[in-house]
Amino acid sequence: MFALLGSCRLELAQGDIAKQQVDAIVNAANDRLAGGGGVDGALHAAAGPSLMQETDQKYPDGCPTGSAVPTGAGKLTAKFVFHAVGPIWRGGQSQESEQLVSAYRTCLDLAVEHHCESIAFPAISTGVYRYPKDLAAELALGTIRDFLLSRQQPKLVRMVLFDGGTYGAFARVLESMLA
Ligand code: AR6
Repeated sequence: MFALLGSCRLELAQGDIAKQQVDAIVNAANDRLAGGGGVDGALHAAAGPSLMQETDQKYPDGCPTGSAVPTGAGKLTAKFVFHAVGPIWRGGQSQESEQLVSAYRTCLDLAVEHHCESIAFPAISTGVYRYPKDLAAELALGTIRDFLLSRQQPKLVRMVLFDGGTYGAFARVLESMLA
């Protein structure tokens, strides 16, 4: 499923984020950039040790929640990995929505700054961090849509959803945005 926003394309795909052929892949990291499971585990495994070496060296203090930092992409075919730190869901009254929007927006800014034509996002915070998928989908897709409409780059933004339930939640929101 996809939406055209001016000359940009916002698409949804079901699959593994580590297998995407795009300029930049977004990691769902933690604020210590310490590695972990889920997306973080898959990307570090596929990219090799250079990813952790680079984060350790460049970002010894980690990355604050709601932000993101760039590294190279090791053995991945991408040029960059943007390590984004989404919020842990604590019920919705602890700045979670602002932090989630800010994580997506920082990655989109990084993509423009690094001249990336294409970027792939996972559904940040919807795994270990337990953000409700439908709320996360509204914030993620709304933030990407607004950014593409105003900036007209990057040319391709792909949301890569791991399972059918998450794909369905994102597809329902995108459908209602297009209606
Ligand atoms: N490709 C695409 N999506 C995936 C993949 C994959 N290979 N694996 C899982 N997902 P999560 P978070 C989905 O837990 O919630 C890590 O330990 C998953 O189903 O990866 O932001 C970090 O180190 C879910 O929908 O990230 C942090 O400590 C979404 O990706 C913490 O987890 C995000 O799940 C971050 O938690």
